Amino acid sequence: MKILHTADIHLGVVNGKLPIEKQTVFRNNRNISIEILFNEAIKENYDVVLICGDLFHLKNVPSKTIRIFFNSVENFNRPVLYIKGNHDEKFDFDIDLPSNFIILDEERPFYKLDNKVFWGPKSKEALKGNYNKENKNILLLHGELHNQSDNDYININDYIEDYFFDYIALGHVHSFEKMQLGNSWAVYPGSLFSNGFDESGIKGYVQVTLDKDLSIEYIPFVSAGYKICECDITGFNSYNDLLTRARNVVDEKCSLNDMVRLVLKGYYTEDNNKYLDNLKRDFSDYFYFEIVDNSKLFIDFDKLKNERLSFKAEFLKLVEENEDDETIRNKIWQLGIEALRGDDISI
Ligand SMILES: [Mn+2]
Repeated sequence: MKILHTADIHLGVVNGKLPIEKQTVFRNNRNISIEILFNEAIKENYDVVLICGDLFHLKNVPSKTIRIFFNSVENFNRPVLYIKGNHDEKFDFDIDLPSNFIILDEERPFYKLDNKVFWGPKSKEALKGNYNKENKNILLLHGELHNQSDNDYININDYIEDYFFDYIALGHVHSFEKMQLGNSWAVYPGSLFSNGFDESGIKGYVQVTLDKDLSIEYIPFVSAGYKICECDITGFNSYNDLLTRARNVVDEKCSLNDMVRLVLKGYYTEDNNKYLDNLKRDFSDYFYFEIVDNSKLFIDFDKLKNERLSFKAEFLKLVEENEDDETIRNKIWQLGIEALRGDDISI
């Protein structure tokens, strides 16, 4: 049996920084990606799709998105098993659901497909009378397994102490994680899309093949997302030079549909102007582009120290007399001179 395991799709999420017309484009791209996902599931001949919670980001998901999602489910024409996540609690399924969309909850704690039994989070009672280790047993949960103080903490021992599961399909954590719990393999597939610069890595879902043996494979899912590009600007000598360096890193890593953050690092001198407004404009071919400037002013401490009647020179000497560690001294010098110049300093 071939199982597609995904979670944390967060339908309806948008980036509030985008202008309204781009939010529409963003939503449409996500809708297309949902169709692509289910088309892959059909093409690759999956028997079942598991969605382990946080399908909808909030209550007000546009009806078009909901329609496209459930149409895709219907076209797949095989079971799509779903459990609620903390985000879905606000969502109300007051719509006609396709018959192959199956919610595992109190009313329906498990679902049997051939000799595979899929157990939902509310299955503790049902397990007592219905568990059979001759079957292949798969447990679906949404929550945090490691951190007990988390609001969404799940004590996995409640499930695995008395029963063996061939596979534990998890949701909630937004990055891929595969771990062994007792004798079982448990997997967080991570979120299907990147939903912010804090989750800008590769996104995907998990292909589980479970017959006599178990195989688990992470399948990257290509869609527009958030990308962070770092560019060292040390030694740049003109705006054109800066632009070329930035274009090289951004164009190599990103596609025009991506949401891009360019992070500048390294040192610039007082003679160099970065013209950040121009730089931002020169990347307007990207769907969304922002700059985070972490570059620092290069300060020639030796030259500055020899200035006469200079407050900066006195400051440098004072630090030199009191701090022997060169790394710490340079850090204090840098921050002090930046502060004296009136720059924003970051410690
Ligand atoms: Mn969650």
